[in-house]
Amino acid sequence: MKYLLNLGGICVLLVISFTIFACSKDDDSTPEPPTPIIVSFDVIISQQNSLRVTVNNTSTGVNGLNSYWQFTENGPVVSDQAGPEMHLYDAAGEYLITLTVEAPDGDIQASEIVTVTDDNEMHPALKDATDKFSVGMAVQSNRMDGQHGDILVREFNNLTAEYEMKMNIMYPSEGNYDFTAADAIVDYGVTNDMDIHGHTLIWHNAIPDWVDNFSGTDQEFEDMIEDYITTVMTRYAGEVRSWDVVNEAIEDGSNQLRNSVFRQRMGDDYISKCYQFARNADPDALLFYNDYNLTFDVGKQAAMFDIVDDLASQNLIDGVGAQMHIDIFFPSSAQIQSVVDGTVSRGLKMHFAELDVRVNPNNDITSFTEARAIAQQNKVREVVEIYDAMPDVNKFAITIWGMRDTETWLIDFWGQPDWPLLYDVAFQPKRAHTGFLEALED
Ligand code: 9MR
Repeated sequence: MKYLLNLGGICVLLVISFTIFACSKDDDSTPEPPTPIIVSFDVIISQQNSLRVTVNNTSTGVNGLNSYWQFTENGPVVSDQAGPEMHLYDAAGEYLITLTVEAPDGDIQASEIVTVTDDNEMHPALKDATDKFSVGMAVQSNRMDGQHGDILVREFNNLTAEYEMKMNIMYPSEGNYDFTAADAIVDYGVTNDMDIHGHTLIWHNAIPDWVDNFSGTDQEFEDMIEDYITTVMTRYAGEVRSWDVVNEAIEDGSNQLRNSVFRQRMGDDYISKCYQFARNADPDALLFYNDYNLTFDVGKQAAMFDIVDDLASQNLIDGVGAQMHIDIFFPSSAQIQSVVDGTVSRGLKMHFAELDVRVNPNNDITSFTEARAIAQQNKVREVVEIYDAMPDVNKFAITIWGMRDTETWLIDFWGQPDWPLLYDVAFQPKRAHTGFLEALED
């Protein structure tokens, strides 16, 4: 009985103490135990400019506390900002990086020694791996400085504006051109001795509203288009070496011409009219027709070559742009080869345009795995090998559609994660980049 009472007492005590504990958990006024302060950081040495380091503060328990960096021993103090930060050293050497957190009980520090070297020890640049064709990158005018700029200048010798040289941006309202972004991109390319590929004059997916709703006659519409093509191409004559004049004119499924406003207003021969305007505007520019799915969609490829043959019979075309929005599984090398063969047999230049290689087309991964990285490396190598094997006279450029994985259009478009490009979020070249270089090794 005594034991039972005692046991009963223990039970009661247990219940009470649980209740008190539960209350105290729910009571907001009781402060959480403070997170201990741990000062730490990551440092990455850029593989594009080996004098550049990126540091990232990974400390815990430092909310609200002041912190600062020193990139040399007892060197100048740089306050810590949110997110990764870059520092560029003047010369190769060994440097002590210190992160100091001003804690209530005194400063807490973490340090790491880095060795930065000069460029000679870095991987070869893409553009130096071949002198038979240029290597292009899609750019946006606000992604040409800092680490973007380091990579652009070191690795690429051809630029395409990802969206800022399209009609909706350059010609936003009737009679008023806006060349601000286009000029910045073209100036950048010229200054850095790069070719510039103009993309794209006529595309149903990038037209301003006023053109869609054009109030004049069909002849006035055609005159407006001629004026637009002439204005843009003469502005950049001698600087923009090549143009996609018409982009994606073929309807999916039917392989007929899309019923775009251009076709409705200018007729079924609108394409050759636009190429004639372009030829007249800048006779030295190389004129391309650019489209997607040309590798595996046999009907679309045939429709494309019909358009191209018609233009070629009037000496209005110099090359075919096959957009390379592909994935690690598809299309096959034989399918890719087929568009190359058709282009080469016509004596035209081949542009492998808009290259990105999805690694997650079936949405079955949530992070980038080594296996997918290797598959991507292999696919990029295969694509570049096919390109490199064609006769030199048909070569033009391979253009990659964006720099860092996080900057691709594909994530928004498909609404699922992917890592389709050659650099990761920290601007480090991926295996896919190695695959590109491997294809061009002797
Ligand atoms: O990647 C481009 C994206 O940033 C733009 O918002 C979009 C509209 O201008 O165009 C994307 O690029 C397209 C290219 O110009 C033509 N082929 C399909 C590309 C993806 O939509």
